[in-house]
Amino acid sequence: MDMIAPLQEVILERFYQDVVAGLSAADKSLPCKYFYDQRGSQLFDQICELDAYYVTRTEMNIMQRFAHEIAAELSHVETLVELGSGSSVKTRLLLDQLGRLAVYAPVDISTEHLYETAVALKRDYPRLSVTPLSADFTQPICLPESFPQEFVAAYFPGSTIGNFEPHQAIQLLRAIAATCRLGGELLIGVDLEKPEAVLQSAYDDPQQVTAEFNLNLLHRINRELDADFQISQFRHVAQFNSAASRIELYLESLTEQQVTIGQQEFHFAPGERILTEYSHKYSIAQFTELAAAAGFAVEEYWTDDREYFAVMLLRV
Ligand code: AVJ
Repeated sequence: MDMIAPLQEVILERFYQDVVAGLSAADKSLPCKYFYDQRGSQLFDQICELDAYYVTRTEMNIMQRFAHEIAAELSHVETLVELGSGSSVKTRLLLDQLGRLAVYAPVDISTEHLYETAVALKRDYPRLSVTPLSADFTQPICLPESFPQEFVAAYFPGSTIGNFEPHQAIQLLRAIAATCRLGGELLIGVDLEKPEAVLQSAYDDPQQVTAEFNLNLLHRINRELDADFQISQFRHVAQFNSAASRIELYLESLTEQQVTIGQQEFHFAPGERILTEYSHKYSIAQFTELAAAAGFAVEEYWTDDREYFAVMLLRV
């Protein structure tokens, strides 16, 4: 019997519930984790190549420049769990240098991307046990007993932590701390505060790739949940909220309209917005405090010359 079909159904049902709940609220929203279907993952890879999107390039430069120091701090690690691994480009820098590493477990919600990457890594690191876990890492992760449990580190690159509101970020970090256990480490990418104009063009790029990425969520809902969004009747908005120090992405309805999703109808007023993503920007001091609230101490951090981004090593 096909074991995948029932699982797919449960996942789809969850997606439907999340969408209906988000669009039924007085302030409409959709969870940003649903950006990453196959097309969405492709578009995100394109965003990472944009001149305006400093995030990926800056983090990669930090990792390249300090790979030696970072690896020295993590030299005892036997099990490395990567959260939201995407295409794991930065990870190779770590895998190349961690001499005692036995297990590499990338965890991602985008299954296809995950397995493609795992196959490539297995080929390039034949002595490493590459064990992809297809999971939503916002839920607690239970590591298989076969993994070496003593020296576990987590890697959470890309500043994905910025998607979460501070209280949720603390919860997530607590869950990661539980996965790593006492003495375990977390290497995390954190996007820092910077001039608003830089943020504005990074999240509303001239090529409109980010707009397409944001709007793709509606395409996905149409395709997977039998909905009838007219994509041309919505526009991408990126707005900096300085009080909360975050970029906010919205999809804004251009007209008054009705949308049907499955059996449910939703009304949109002209100019009404769906919140689709937060991307928080921290200072080192603020993030240190956030980490402390989750039981992590900052061991060390590395940054670029402009201090746009930080790679931080936390210990439980
Ligand atoms: C993957 C969460 C780090 O917030 O910069 C990029 C996602 N959204 N452009 C970010 C994103 C729009 C990205 N993260």
